[in-house]
Amino acid sequence: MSAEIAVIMGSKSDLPSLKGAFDTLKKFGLAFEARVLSAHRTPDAAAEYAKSAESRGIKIILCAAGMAAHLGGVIAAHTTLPVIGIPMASEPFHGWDALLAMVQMPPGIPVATVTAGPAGAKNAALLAVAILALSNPELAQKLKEFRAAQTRQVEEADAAVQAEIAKL
Ligand code: RP5
Repeated sequence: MSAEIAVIMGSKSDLPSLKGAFDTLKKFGLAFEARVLSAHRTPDAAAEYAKSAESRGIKIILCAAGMAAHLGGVIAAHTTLPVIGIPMASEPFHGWDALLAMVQMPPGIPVATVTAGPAGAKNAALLAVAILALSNPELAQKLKEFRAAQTRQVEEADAAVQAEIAKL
């Protein structure tokens, strides 16, 4: 199965924060590829990757980067595929720098930016699932089942909390 989703990170140091994205994509049975490409350190390779992604069958590109996080913007500049940005938290600004760099794109070149860190990584993958589900009924059904299971978990947690509080 050829990859429909690409996950690009600006540095290998971003990899641990992306576990939730990989776990989620696997859970939904989506084929993905992952690359380290940097807007600043490997600009030509990043641009070439973006330019060739659509013809290779990639449908959505997730871009994780920290600090002056230009990766999502650079990739989006070279493709019309949807690009989802995941800001990485780093010192000394705890991800605010990457968040603002990613979310503040000039009109005309959007990067759909999620929150920083692991929660953002998971949501980026879920957003990619939702986009693909628009034209894939089986995937849409899986997404509905995922949401239902998540709802049940919260209901169970609510019942457990109520039971504990009743004992006080
Ligand atoms: C960004 O700079 C990367 O995405 C990473 O989050 C940050 C630091 O990179 P390293 O110094 O760890 O390679 O480009």
